[in-house]
Amino acid sequence: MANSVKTFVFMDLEATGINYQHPKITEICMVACHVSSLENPDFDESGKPKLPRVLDKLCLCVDPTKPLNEEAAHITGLNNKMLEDNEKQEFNSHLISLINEFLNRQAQPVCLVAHNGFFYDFPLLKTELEQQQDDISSLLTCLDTLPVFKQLDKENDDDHKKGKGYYSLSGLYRRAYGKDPIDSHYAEGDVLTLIMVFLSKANEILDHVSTYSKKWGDIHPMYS
Ligand code: DCM
Ligand code: MG
Ligand code: MG
Repeated sequence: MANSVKTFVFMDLEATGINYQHPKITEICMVACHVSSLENPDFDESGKPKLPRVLDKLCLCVDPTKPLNEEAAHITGLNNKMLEDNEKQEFNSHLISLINEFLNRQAQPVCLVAHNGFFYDFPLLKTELEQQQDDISSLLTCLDTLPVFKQLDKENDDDHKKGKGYYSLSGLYRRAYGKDPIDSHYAEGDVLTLIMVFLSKANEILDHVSTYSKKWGDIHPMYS
């Protein structure tokens, strides 16, 4: 594969609401993992892959300067008062510098990975960056694991009855590991769950990266 990705940066955003509510970010987590750790994971006694030992993590809470909707507050455990009492800064230039330096420290090229990322996380991050008249490197690529998992099922002629939530992050985790993920809807919890879900099919997913990834520059903001 030409221009093979060396580092996958798994990411998840928590925010004040869903797309049509024009959400603002409340929490961001990025966990960087070298491709070699994904290709050759360690396994536990029961034969399940283990989370790679070498991971870089960036996790920050953000004052959204906008009310969280009730559902978002409920599932994330965050609320406006908490973020204000803890004097969290807004999504600002300092946070963008941190993200850039974090990405620059990784072996290049880097691919961002998020579950449902093409619909939610990447456009929302793009909006927040645009609101600061800024952006991250257009050389980045990004991958949404949701369409990749759908494609893998198609290729494997999986004719399971796929009810609501079958391709949700927790649904995929339950299917792979037979138990509920830990810390759902906490940004770091969701990222670690995503890495485990990725590891459950790592080599198949890695074969689909070049076909299914997009350039960061081709991601449109969720709203302006
Ligand atoms: N979200 C929401 N209502 C839902 C599900 C999600 O407002 N029923 C918003 C708030 C979450 C964000 O989407 O912080 C990201 O969701 P997730 O925790 O699945 O990453
Ligand atoms: Mg998410
Ligand atoms: Mg989440």
